[in-house]
Amino acid sequence: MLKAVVFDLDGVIVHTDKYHYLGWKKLADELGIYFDETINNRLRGVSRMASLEIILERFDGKLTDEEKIAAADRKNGYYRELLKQMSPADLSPEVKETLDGLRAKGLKLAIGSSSKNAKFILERIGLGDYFDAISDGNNITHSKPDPEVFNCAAKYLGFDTKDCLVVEDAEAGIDAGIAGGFKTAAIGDAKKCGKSDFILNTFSDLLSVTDKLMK
Ligand code: B16
Ligand code: MG
Repeated sequence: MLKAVVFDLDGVIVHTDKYHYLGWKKLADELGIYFDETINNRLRGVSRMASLEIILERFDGKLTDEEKIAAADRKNGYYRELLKQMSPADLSPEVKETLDGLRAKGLKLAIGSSSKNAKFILERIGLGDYFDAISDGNNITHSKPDPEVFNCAAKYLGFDTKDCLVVEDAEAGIDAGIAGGFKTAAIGDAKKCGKSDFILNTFSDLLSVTDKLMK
């Protein structure tokens, strides 16, 4: 019986990929590394340090571990500066109405995001106090496709993973949900991986999907 929905943040609740792109692009330009939107797509759902490694594939030199941490910190500074532009207007009415509809059915709602900026982003879009639990990049040691971030969300809610639905836009996130024993629903980019239990053509499809799981 479905008791909760665990949402990935970036690409599901809100879209910050354009800011990630601009942050990484500025860093890549400074280091003289080629970077474009196609490479940026590979960073979806991937942790900050793993994203840096993907960008460094085209680097003509070598960074020490300390230099890598400094580079990732620099990008995060650029990214957080850009995030300050976000406001509740960046939360679509469809997403907010669907979340309210799910809650009205008695479901608990949680976040399971790789981002260390998840709480900051939620505050910017007016959802700072909205979710029943938040599991993010700050409480995990293993990134998606490891299920740790979703397992922690289920643990914080006090539910078994089989009673929770994971909603994801990245294949690594769907893999993480499956590995953790969750039901999974794919939206956006993750739809094409063909591994999820459900496909969401639009966010509000969650209302009918959860109806099925609650019967
Ligand atoms: P940060 P999600 C992910 O968020 C993003 O999709 C991914 O592009 C980013 O690298 C990752 O968070 C880490 O973000 O640098 O803010 O810690 O999709 O898991 O909500
Ligand atoms: Mg995502």
